[in-house]
Amino acid sequence: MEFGKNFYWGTATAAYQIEGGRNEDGKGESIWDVYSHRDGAIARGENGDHACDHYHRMSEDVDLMKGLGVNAYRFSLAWSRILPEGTGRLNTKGADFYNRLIDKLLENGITPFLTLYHWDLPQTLQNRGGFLNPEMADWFEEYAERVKELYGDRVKNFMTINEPQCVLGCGYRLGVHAPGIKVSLKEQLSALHNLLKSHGKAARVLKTIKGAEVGYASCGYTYAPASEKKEDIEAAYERTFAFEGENPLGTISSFAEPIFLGKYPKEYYEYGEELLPKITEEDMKLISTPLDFFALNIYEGKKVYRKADGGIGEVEPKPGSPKTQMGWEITPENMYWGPKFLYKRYGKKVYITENGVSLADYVFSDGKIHDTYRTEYLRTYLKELRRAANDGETKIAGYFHWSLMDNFEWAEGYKQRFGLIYVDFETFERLPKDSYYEYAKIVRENGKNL
Ligand code: GCO
Repeated sequence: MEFGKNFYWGTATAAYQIEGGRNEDGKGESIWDVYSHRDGAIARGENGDHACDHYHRMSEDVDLMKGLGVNAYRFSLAWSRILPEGTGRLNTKGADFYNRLIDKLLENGITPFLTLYHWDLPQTLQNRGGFLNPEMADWFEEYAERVKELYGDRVKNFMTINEPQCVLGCGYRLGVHAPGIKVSLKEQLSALHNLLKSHGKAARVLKTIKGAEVGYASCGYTYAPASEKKEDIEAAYERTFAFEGENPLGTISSFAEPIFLGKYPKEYYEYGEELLPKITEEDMKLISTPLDFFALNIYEGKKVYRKADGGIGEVEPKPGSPKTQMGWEITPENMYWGPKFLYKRYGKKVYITENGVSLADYVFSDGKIHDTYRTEYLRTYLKELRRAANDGETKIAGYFHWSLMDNFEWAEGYKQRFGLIYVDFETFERLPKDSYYEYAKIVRENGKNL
């Protein structure tokens, strides 16, 4: 068994997490530039001012990708590098950085997968309310038009927004990511609607690029059945798409149902007029602009079963079961069930746009990084994905490992190392880990010998 003939093998990164170059070449300030300097916001007072210094080492990084043998790369644009004020004036120098990146990728046979928004909103737009302002949809549309003009001749694979669940859930509900605010449920619901409209407007623009394929990248828990019994499988499917009333921003369905099916989950409407924003038919049409794929970021999931009373029970992890450095469970079976359920419900080919593990990697006395646990993680998760790709019912189009290199892990700072490549954050030296060579082998063999 292996993966399909035209399978995309890639790695993923995001602008703020790797670029650095905070004030360079006319870049405007983003909400992460501001938030990361807020007292107590980030572990050990770290920030992404320099991150991996990718802004100056882009060429070396693409060479490292070439060495991996991947044929795809998922990255995001720093909106405020291109439009320092968020709208209007174009910063050519900033825009050219991505021209150079895209050209270098293409020269090396690496297909660019571009994310427009991986969390770093221009601060000027946050000052006007960010996603709480309905005008956000127009700002995002203008940005998408710029992206189309600048890169649409060479880039054909786009994601509008990365993990809308985190954008709003972490940024506006819990206040643990930029912009670091906690708004009321009513405001959360209107931010959700504004975000969906922003996605819709950008998707509509990007779809006019010749040959373009468009999606957005979702996170949210997927659920695997505790056994292969029919009732457990049904319970896992149901739970994966359940809507959580207390946290309307957290689940897959809050975003995927309006986007792919043109309506919010039915429980959503139960909030009633008092709390819900004004929703028109035209809005829903815009939001459900047809997309080409479902992009899923998947790290951990849960196991559930059907209870005797018809409810759904969650299987508690065994005492002593392993956790990653982030405290996440290791649940490869979700890599089979998650994509399978998504394909079944929305009928779109699935990309795994992020999957990976943070470990306490360090340089051994032999000068190498022996990250055996990552290698095992990679193989077991990919094995399950391969099972889904070959089950005759699910279409899996690609896999992007998070991440190419260790980087700035948001509120967690630099301690969480997710890379296939180790980064020394003082010298910016890059050092491929054992898993880099293992992934190169998997890619070469198209997943045959997992
Ligand atoms: C996210 C983001 C990435 C993270 C990664 C590890 O999923 O939170 O897309 O930027 O770094 O997922 O947490």
